[in-house]
Amino acid sequence: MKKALIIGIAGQDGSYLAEHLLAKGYEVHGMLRRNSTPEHQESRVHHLADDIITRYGDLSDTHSLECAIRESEPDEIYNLGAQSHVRISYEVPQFTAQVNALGVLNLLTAVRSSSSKARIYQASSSEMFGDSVDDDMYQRETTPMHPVSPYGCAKLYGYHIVRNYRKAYGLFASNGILFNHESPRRGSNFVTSKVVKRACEIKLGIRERLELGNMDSSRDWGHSRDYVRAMALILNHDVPDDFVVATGQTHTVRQLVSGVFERLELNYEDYTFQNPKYLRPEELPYLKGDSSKAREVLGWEPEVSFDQLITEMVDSWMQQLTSTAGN
Ligand code: G4F
Repeated sequence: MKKALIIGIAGQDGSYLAEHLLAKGYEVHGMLRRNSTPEHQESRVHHLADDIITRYGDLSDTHSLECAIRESEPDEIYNLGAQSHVRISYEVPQFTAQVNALGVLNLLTAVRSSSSKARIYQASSSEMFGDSVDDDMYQRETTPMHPVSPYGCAKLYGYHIVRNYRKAYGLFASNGILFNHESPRRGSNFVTSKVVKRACEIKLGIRERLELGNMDSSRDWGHSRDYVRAMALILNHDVPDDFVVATGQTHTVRQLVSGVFERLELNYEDYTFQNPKYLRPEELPYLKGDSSKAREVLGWEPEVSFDQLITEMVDSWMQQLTSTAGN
């Protein structure tokens, strides 16, 4: 039986990855960050409580990483832990760097000092590309990276230190360069989830307006469940390597908003307003990923379309909000 350690198991991706690996017969260990409301913290993995083994820890605490590695003796380590919100990285830039950049170094150091032979997956991000795009309007593994946020800069350090340790010390360490990926489990301060939740509330008469920042940026949005499959394929490939994971389709935030409201038979223009507090000091305007390498080398491809993703999120929020209203 293979053993996996998922750092950040309680997040959107961590919870789907745990389900995926359990279904494949893995023993799944997870590291959780302590916060003051444990029921919120663990809500995404509550249904797996009897099947996974969790412990508290933090990427900024090397001791906790060493203990987690020693106790779980993993074959595979998935580093999904991060301060994952791009706008908030402007408010907590140093914390973001400590977790998203130095945290990766802490993990690599902990693996080496424990003499672990575990394979390491690093959750790298399309935010690392920043304002850089190839002439054909795609970003791919070879596209130069010019990040435009503290989050992107910190992730770029994590990406490079993984490549450096792979070459310098022969670690099996790989980067998945994942484009935006969403689901009903997405935190409601990310744009897809925020738009869907607010639109459902408006439909149900619980709320009157939706306030957003920049609606003209474009993102390549896929489903988290599809993307965790790519993570496992990346770590089970013969050699460590770096892969873009993306759908290859892009939509503006405005198209997202209009599509969600249309599904609820509402006109978004009647309810949507810009609030400068949601604008970023510097915006990443456009993302569209070319995942040909992952498709050809790993045989990965996404199964959920943008429309199916939005429908699943709308159905889930409608169901949650109507069941809460009935309580
Ligand atoms: O949903 P978002 O906050 O995602 P963002 O910034 O693209 O980052 C996500 O994807 C990255 C991969 O590229 C991950 F690495 C990262 O961890 C995260 O998962 O914002 C998407 C777009 C942006 O252009 C933003 O400016 O939506 C725009 N937006 C407009 N109004 C808003 C809002 N975003 C948020 N969160 N909230 C708004 O009110």
